[in-house]
Amino acid sequence: MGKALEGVRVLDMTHVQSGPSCTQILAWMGADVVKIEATTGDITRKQLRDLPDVDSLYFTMLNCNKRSITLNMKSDRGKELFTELVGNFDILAENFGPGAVDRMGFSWERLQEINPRLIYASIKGFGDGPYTHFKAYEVVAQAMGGSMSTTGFEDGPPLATGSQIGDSGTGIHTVAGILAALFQRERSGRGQRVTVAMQHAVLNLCRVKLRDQQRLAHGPLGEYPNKEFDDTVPRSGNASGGGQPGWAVRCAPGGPNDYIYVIVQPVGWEPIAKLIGRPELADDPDWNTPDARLSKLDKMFQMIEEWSIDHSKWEVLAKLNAHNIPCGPILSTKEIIEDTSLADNEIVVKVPHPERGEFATVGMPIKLSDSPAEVARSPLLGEHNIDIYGKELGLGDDELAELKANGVI
Ligand code: CAO
Repeated sequence: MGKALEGVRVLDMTHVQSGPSCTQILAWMGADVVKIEATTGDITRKQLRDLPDVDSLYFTMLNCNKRSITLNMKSDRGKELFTELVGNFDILAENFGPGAVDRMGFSWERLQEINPRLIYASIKGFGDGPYTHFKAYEVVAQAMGGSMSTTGFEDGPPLATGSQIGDSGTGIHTVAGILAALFQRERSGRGQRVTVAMQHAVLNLCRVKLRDQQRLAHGPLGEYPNKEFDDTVPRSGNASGGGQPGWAVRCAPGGPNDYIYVIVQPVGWEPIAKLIGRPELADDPDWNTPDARLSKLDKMFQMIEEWSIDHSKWEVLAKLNAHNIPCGPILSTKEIIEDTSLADNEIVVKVPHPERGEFATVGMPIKLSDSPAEVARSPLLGEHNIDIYGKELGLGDDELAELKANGVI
């Protein structure tokens, strides 16, 4: 059976992370993704290299299952070739700085003239308004999308999260937009513009913090560990952010990731009280309801920690789950990359690469029963120039050699 997006073609002008994370998912869904790079290549091929003269993990982990062609979009011949290509593709994706594709001579109006069925997806830092022309990186989006001001501890500075919610978070939002546009095109016959701003995507992921901002008008946020509130949502450390309280408690032997995150649902209190050696608290009216515990969550988690500190996080995981208590050990990146269950789920996968040898990457997180993703290596720079310019556009060997000599490809 074919893949979900078999036959769908993506002209991928994305670079760094946000755009490539989007088009990589489309490739895993079966689209033919052809990455157009400047003759010098996506800048990330050379960034943070762990091996000399070999595409970085930054590049190889974000550009699997794609083909690569080079094209100088600032040359006249490059623009002609691009115009031909746009007619043959369903989707054009880009995440350059604001206005870059227009400056190359390809406004949305012009692209529609060339191919009215084209879906044109762009990722930018911001929407329309005072920031439109500003460039953006991951943590800029976290700063302006509500994440940084709400991450960290009350007495510390705003913190960036390790999740790339600004880049890959925006990428996955863009996947959703592209798939919806493809579906609408099935009925309308027309392509459309898909735009996603990184600030907006982060804010979408910080929705509950705006919930809390509005709750503040009606009094303090009882489930937060903070004692004092002013007119903005404070940083709340490891508080759960949901309706049930949670916290990260320490475990043995006390290393930097020897913690487990524990959530205390109403039904969880009795088994927790017994597990931690305080069975009398199960029926104590000062402790046996969520309301009774709300004002002393710090004390509650301290008691749980006095028990957990004598057990490894794996033992605590087993003991709590035996009573159906939601919890999660804090897994280090080393533990994750070595986790056999993640490998069995093909979410951590090993991929052979002709220049760097085998590397590990994160596989396809969206599982389709009729369209399983098979992770294949990222392309070398310009590896598919002959396939696309020669076989598809019909350019001869001499012309290809001339284009290369002239720096067009
Ligand atoms: N041929 C010729 N020129 C090319 C080209 C090609 N194939 N591909 C790109 N270029 C040129 C563009 O035309 C542009 O030149 P001009 O500015 O002269 O028009 C330039 O390369 C790319 O500019 P840029 O602004 O995208 O690149 P940058 O390194 O200065 O900025 C970034 C990088 C990420 C800040 C910017 O692209 C951006 O804000 N993107 C939108 C937000 C985003 O996706 N951020 C995610 C960052 S991942 O952490």
